[in-house]
Amino acid sequence: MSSASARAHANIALVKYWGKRDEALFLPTNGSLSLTLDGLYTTTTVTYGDGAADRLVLDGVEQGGDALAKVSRFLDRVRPDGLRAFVESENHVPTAAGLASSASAFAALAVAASRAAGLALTPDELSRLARQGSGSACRSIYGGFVEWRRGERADGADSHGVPIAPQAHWDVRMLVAVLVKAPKAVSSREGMRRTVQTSPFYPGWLASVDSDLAAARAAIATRDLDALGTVMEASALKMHATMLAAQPPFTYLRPASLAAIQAVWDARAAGLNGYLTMDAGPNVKVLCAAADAPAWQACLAALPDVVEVLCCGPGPGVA
Ligand code: 2P0
Repeated sequence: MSSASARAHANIALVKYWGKRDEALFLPTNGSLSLTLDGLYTTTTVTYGDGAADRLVLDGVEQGGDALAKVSRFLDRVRPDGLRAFVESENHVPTAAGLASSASAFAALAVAASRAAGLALTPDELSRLARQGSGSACRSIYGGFVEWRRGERADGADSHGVPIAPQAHWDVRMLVAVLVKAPKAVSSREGMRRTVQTSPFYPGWLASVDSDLAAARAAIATRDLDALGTVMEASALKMHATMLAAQPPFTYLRPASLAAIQAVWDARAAGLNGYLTMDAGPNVKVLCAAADAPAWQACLAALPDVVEVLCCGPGPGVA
């Protein structure tokens, strides 16, 4: 029996990943750039042994079906020959509001599973491995600001996270307005596929990403919140626009999301500085200076259908 544990933090994309050029290898159509967050993380322990089958226990609940099958397929990349795995994973988020993220989950699993197998992988190798569980997981290997380079190679060797500024570089805050949950009708995987194949806006999305990445890199280097916030907000809104134009059309935004977007724009027009982003769900997140976080917390907490508001700073890489 060999066992190892790892902890990985969630990340939020500032310039979004939306679309795959290779679904089996999780190779993206475009590069993306994220901030790893403190406060939201997954801890995972992998133990290899002689059991009859893999087991997955998530937050104390035994899993089967697709969740277990996905983890088993992932483990096949690193497990010692013939051994089965017992995987115990806990999501540490201050709520049960559905923020448990595949990014922190597969980053922690990649590290725990490879360590328990006796493999001493480099961070870039871990990032490539995590990518093959969930694309965004490749960014959670590193702390602070991280770019996922699209890469050019068909085997994905050059498609992994690259740290561009460490956790201590810039003391920004990301507030997460957790909104009332609705069942997710379209998975990220299906949503990306549908958008790539049918949205007439998708070529426009792709054409704009490289300049967004360059603008975000420059803004991070100079700690320019307005420049970073402007490109971050535009990236999210463009991504969501591609989905509305897909066939059949879909959106992850709910009425409460639109109310939150309007509230952020109104607060900014009234002088409170901050910028919004949204992912494949209804929640709205605001990037701001640390000094403005309490005012944003109050603004977002006053919205209808808000379950709670989380406040995160830059977080560390896997440990
Ligand atoms: C991102 N999202 O860059 C984008 C923005 C959601 C919207 O990565 O299919 O769970 O496992 O690679 O990484 C969410 O999708 O998708 C995501 P898969 P993933 O953060």
